[in-house]
Amino acid sequence: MNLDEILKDAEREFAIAGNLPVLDQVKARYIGKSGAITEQMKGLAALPVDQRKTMGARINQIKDQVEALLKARREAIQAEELGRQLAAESLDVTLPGRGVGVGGLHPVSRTLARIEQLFASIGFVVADGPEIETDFYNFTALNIPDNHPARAMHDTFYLDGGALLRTHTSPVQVHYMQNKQPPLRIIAPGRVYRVDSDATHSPMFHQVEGLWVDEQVSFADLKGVVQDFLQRFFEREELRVRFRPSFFPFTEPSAEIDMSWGEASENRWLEIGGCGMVHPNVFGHVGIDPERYQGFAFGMGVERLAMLRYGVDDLRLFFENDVRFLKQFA
Ligand code: 2U9
Repeated sequence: MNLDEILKDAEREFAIAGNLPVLDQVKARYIGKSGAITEQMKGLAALPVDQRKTMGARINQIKDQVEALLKARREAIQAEELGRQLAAESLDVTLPGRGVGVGGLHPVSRTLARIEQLFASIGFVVADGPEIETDFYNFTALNIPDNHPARAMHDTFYLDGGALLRTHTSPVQVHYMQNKQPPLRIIAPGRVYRVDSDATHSPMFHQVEGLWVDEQVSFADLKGVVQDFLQRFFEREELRVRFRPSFFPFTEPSAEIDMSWGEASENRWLEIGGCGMVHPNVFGHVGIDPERYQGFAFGMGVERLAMLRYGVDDLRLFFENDVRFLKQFA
């Protein structure tokens, strides 16, 4: 093949090569170890001396031209590839941004915050503790005997090894009394667990319990604190509170807390919690002298407070986390 044909072939093949690996293969066919031009160089040795010089110069000239063509084609391919990459990665900065939704606190969290704020304003400290408890802190220390129905499998979630999920926040107060001496004034808000599930019961729900221990704390103080809290929580000065005699192992005497609801003429009462004077046996378990100190305690369901405040009629709505429900509290 003569040199001009080689040059023409190279030019045509370079033009067809669409990417760098193919271009390199084509290049090898011309200036590689056994490429067409390299072979021409090798053929020089067989020529008579007087032709070698001119022929050699001519081959070199063609080789330079092939290399120039190769360089130009390589640059063109690189430019095409860069163009393709930039097009693929392009970003339209003029597009409008996606809407960023603003979240809000869950209604139960808002209710807890409101409860904590109201009790803090009258000197209560917020205390917390573990949700996994022992028999002693959840039951024994609270004067709940071994055979008490509340301990039964169908009320309490037991874990392997005998631990349990607290069924009330009362263990928090037990820990607190073990570590601190009176006067004590705390509330214990938090999650509690019971084997129970229907329209008005969830296996996990929230309670807030309160405890005030000092040398002169009376049942009348208890009623005053509870009434003040409920009136402020529901923003209704005319809200009335009544105590109905009841029984809890950890308080004596004990009462259910009822509050008036709706128009005064309706005379409706709703049960909102329980309370009482701390049982002397409970003080005995935590090393507080029941001859010197008295205390009152109360407990309320947080979801129940939230349902009444926000007018929610099904407890399960709080746990389904449907944004259409949650949005209404943002
Ligand atoms: C200690 C001593 C006494 C806390 C109390 C209640 C009465 C009560 C219920 C209300 C509705 C639970 O949320 S609910 O299901 N609670 O009726 N709780 S007295 O008494 C205590 C707590 C801790 C050391």
